[in-house]
Amino acid sequence: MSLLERMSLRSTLHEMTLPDGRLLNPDAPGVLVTGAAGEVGHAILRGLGAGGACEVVATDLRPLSVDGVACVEGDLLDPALLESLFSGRIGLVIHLAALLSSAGERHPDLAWKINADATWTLMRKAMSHAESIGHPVRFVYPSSIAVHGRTPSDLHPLREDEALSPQTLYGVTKLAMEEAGRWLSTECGRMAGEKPGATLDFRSIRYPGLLSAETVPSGGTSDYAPEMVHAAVRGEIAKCFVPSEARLPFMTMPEAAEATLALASAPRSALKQTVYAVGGFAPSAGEIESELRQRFPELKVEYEIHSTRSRIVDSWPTDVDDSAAQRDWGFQRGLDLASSLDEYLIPGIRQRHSSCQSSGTSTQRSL
Ligand code: AKB
Repeated sequence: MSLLERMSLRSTLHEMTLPDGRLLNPDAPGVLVTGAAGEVGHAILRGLGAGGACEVVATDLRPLSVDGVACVEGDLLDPALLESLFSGRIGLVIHLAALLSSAGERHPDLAWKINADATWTLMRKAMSHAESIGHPVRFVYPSSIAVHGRTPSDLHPLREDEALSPQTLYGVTKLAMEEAGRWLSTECGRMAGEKPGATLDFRSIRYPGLLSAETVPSGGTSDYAPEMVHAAVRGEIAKCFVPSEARLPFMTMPEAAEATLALASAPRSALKQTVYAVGGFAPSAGEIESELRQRFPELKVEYEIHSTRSRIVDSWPTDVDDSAAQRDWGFQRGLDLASSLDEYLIPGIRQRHSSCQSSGTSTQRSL
């Protein structure tokens, strides 16, 4: 059985369209996906397509074309673009657009604009859209392990509320928008005598580092792991900017998409908190190297430590405690490192690499 079949996205999406009678308004079955041209976006759009039951609008700054999806190119801070995105029957927003951690440290003003201003504007627009359709809009906000800032002795899997002192601006904006979404959906309007939560149903999923067979990421700080895997499969020298002991949690991209859609489908009444961490496996860079070497004995890894990026990795959890996600919406950890490599990453990268070689194009990089 393939990974996608195992994930049974179809049933996840089926539940999403018929959620305990209240989750999505049958009159607003549309799903808006922002940042849809990025690597998580591809996987989410594929999952939504597998469900087949909803109308999907996808937007990104970059051009995008996906069968059966209304694709809109533009900047989320452009009011005309926002208006056009919500002109349909949107009942669910999956807001993926973000500038990742290393890119954010290099371009702080842009990081604030994309990660904070655009997120706030989109949530407010979702709320006014909800008023016009007479039903709350569900807003799913992918966040990150970057919200944590651990001390060297915090080596246990971190719970959602532990060690929240982010070192990067990306982590600061992710944490701030988790809190802004919680406030908008549970407090906003109370002072004016309104009932909070009537317009925004906000929930957030914190991703670990993600591993995709389709794209090599850029701009992130967990990138050393996907870069090493892609280089190994392509027979290239792998460069690693953290020491071999550096350890982070990771999961595969299809599993991250599956978890996001599962959280999107969960009944509000089941959710006991706003933010959920999810994990998969948590290898050190050296353990990734040795798993790869078992499969590619010629592999050469050059450790060229980048002190700033390495410090960022050391501030992130060595693993996360995802028991709340398991308890509230049935999240389960899936593939481990070895099976991710054998069942998903190596075959997928090989296939993509050989088709790129035969068509003369380069492997896509994506934020
Ligand atoms: C990054 O490295 O910035 C991201 C993340 C961990 O959120 N991959």
